[in-house]
Amino acid sequence: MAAISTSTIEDGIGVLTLDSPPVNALGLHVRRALADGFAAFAADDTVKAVVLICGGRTFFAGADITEFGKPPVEPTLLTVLDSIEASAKPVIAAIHGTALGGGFELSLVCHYRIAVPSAKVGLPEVHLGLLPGAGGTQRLPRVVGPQIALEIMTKGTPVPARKALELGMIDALAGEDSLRADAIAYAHSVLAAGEPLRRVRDREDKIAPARAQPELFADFRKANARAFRGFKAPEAIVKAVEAAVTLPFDQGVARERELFRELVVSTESAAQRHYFFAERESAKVPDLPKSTATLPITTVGVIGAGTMGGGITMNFLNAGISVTLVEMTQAALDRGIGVIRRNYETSAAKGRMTSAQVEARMALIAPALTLDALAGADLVIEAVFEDMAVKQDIFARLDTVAKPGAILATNTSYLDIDAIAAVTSRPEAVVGLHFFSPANVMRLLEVVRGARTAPEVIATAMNLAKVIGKVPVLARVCHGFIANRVMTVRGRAADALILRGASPQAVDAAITAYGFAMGPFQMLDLVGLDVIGRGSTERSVRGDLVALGRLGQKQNGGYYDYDDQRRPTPSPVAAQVIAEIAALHGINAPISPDADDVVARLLYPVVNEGAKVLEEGIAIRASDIDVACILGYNWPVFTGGPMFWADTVGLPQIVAGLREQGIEPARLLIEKAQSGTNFTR
Ligand code: 3H9
Repeated sequence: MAAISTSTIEDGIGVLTLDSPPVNALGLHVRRALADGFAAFAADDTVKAVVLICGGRTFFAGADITEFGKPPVEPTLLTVLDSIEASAKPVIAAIHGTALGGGFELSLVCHYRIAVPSAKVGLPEVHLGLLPGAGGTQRLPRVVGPQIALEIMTKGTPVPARKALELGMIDALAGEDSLRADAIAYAHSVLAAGEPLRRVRDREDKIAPARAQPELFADFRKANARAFRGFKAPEAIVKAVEAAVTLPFDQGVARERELFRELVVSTESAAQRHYFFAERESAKVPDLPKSTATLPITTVGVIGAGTMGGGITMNFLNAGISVTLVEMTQAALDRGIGVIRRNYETSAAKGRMTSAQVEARMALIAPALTLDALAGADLVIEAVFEDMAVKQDIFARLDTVAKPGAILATNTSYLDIDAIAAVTSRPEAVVGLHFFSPANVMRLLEVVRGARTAPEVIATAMNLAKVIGKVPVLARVCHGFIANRVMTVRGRAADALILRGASPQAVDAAITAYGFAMGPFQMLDLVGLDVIGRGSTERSVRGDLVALGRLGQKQNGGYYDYDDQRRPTPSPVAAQVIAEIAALHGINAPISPDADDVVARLLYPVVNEGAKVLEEGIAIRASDIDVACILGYNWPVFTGGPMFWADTVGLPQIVAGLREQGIEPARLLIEKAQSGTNFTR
């Protein structure tokens, strides 16, 4: 979309307005409009100062991410920024919405920044596997000091305007509805003061003290080593800020450029950029017309106040939506509500909310002991025990209670939603809303579309996800939907591999080296061996460990032994159990796979299952599988998720690797490997 650029001159103040929907990204047309607008004001003697402001919903949201990887075209962002900074006339950036990345860097070359109170400013490039590459790593430390600059840039979280003012990232707050007028008034006051132009690049006051504290950087790296593991960008940001402190400005900028160039061609950044667009794409449903009506959701019912039901409830309370919470007994209800309260109080104790906010959220809960209380709910979510008969019974009763037009959702993780819908007189109102545990924290929401779910119901569910801060991924009905289905394959492969002779610690080490925070056996020990895979009658390593009273970290250790600090060591008992079960299966030719082999044996099957999920139309697109695994299973985002990762490995290699393991690759995978195409690019 072309940028609309408007220049006006009001009482000696040139106002340049840029409007390039949706977010004023600094693509070529916007950069040209900026260059032309500033050149015209520079040449016009009647203009004494310039206000730069944006139309639409936000100030510049950054460089145009779609341009990365393409040859740069002049004027580049750096060229534009240099010319603004060199302006002999004061330039005031007037900020609303979000000034992010290149957008905030642009404001940092302006001589002053004024923002509305609802605005946010920041440098989120780290989430794209990048560093701020338009001078941000050199200018922000000069404004807020290196320590705070490191925090802001490595976390990438935008800073609200009031905080930004406190930190010096902006110079003044405007009225919420009078940005333009206030910016013009600010420009007049700057002219009246007649002070020399302030350029951030010339400031030394915030960085000079850091020269006497070289340990600052080593300390920062050490304190964040865990969070930064696997990512390239945070370390590059630290190096760039070190350069800001130790080198003259222009050399620091050159160093930033060099580091930016390395990052922008890295697989990690490509993966994170893939994820950025994948997350936005996942909300789109190709066969739903944009005009599909959505249903208003103002009151929600949740059936079941257990761990899932409680977590689900919190999402709505957080969004200010009242919830009727139904349980079978008063004791269960009290317990569930007590847990919700404790969760909020813990947040309040950490300063994340006030006690008034805790009470306001708790006041939105209407406790109830019968389904009749759900008669007025716009949406009801069932979150009871994973048992078809129980769920069908609830849905049959709900059908007689819920008002016409209400959405009836189940949080089932594996069960057939069509079979649940079939017991109601309104299968078109039934949908799966599959939250991941802890449901108040995990951002993934699988919206499961039954054979007869109405378009309005799907559209409403997809929209609702955004309202409660979730990322929706649409799935069709199958056992496990998307994330659980593809990730279960990894668990099975891990179980098989330890029977073949790999130790649990070797498997976990390979998977953590790949980038997961934990390996599959560490995870089982953490969650509890009795929690997962209940009900299996076949003898298995896990079953035998449970029979021995080894439930994981919580009781006697599991795959590992633990000391009283919960530090794990390899367990001789577990090794014995593994050997017994292996013998039972007649496995007597142990292998000792290296880390790459472990990764191939655990994760190639996930890719294969992903291909089947696509082939069967369970997921709409490969990138949805990536989003589901990244948000539902903490798949390391810097690999891009299983399908993007498979593309980077090369699909012919995945096919060959699967065949070596005796697994027949999915048809779609073979086709793509043979045709030289891929899943995500
Ligand atoms: C950078 O600046 C590098 C520099 O340091 C150095 C350069 C040399 N480019 O999120 P939404 C699209 S890196 C292209 O749904 P919201 C987005 O894909 C950049 N497209 O809206 C979507 O498209 P579609 C640093 C972009 O209101 C549409 O706009 N900046 C860009 O929920 C609406 O987006 C960032 O990382 C972009 N920069 O949130 C900020 N941004 O409709 C990235 C968005 O086709 N952006 N799009 O799906 C955001 O965080 C959010 O978009 C924002 C608005 C908060 C601004």
